[in-house]
Amino acid sequence: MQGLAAPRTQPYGIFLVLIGASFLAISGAIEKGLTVHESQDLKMNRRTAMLAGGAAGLAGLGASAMGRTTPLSAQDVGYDAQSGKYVLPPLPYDYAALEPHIDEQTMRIHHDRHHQGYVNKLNGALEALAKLRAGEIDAGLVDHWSHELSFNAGGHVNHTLFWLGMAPTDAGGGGEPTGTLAQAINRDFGSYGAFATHFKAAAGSVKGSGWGWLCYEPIAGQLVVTHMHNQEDGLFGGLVPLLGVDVWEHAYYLNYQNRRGDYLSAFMNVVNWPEIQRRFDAAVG
Ligand code: MN3
Repeated sequence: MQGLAAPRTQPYGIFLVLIGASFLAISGAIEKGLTVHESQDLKMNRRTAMLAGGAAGLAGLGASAMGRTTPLSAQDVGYDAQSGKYVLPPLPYDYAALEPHIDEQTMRIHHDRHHQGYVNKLNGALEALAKLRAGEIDAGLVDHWSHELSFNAGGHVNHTLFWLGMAPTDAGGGGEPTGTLAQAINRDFGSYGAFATHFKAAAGSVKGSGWGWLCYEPIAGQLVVTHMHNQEDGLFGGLVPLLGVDVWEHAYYLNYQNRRGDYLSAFMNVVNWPEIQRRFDAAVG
């Protein structure tokens, strides 16, 4: 594989993908990195090129299995084709831009330390698996390194979707979705309010660390809300992640302590709905 962002054919068969990261799809990833497909729609620009198949993360979400893709570009995930490694991209806005909903210190620590850690370990897992294939590392460690890959690739892709899925309130964040996404939400959840209640409840009910997700399920062609434990467990294959909220304590504890529900309500004030609409459009095809 060429990395999350590299546009290549996927020789590895079906990747389960899913949500966020989750993404289970690992076998392909082991080959070389997370595989990504570039959108075949030439009308799409680079920003909308899709990750498809990635092994681990959301990235993989469903794209390869269902022919659908998750809209993240190589640039979004910081894939450096020269080195074959991932480099953490900067936030698309200032660290303090989401205040008062999400505070500057939380954003700094979350992005610069936690997310950077996943990127470092993702690169390390890919390197270790290459050594394992070359016989330089005990093949018996494949389980360990495979989990390191799925966990950290999930962390990288989930957080990339998370940062880009938010926007300052003076730059389009918050409010409610419009257009075809709003229509789909009304169709599948009854109303935006019913969706938001379900979404916050699902995210709030994660036991321990995890994520809440709004996904597109391409088989039935409908939206679903679910949650994931850690960075990659609990999602089912084929889902395309549209909106994710991080409910690990590091995402909110400095400002909200144990009040996860308050954090989730605040999060809804900074959702970048135009970006979520873009992902929905790409998933529906
Ligand atoms: Mn996090």
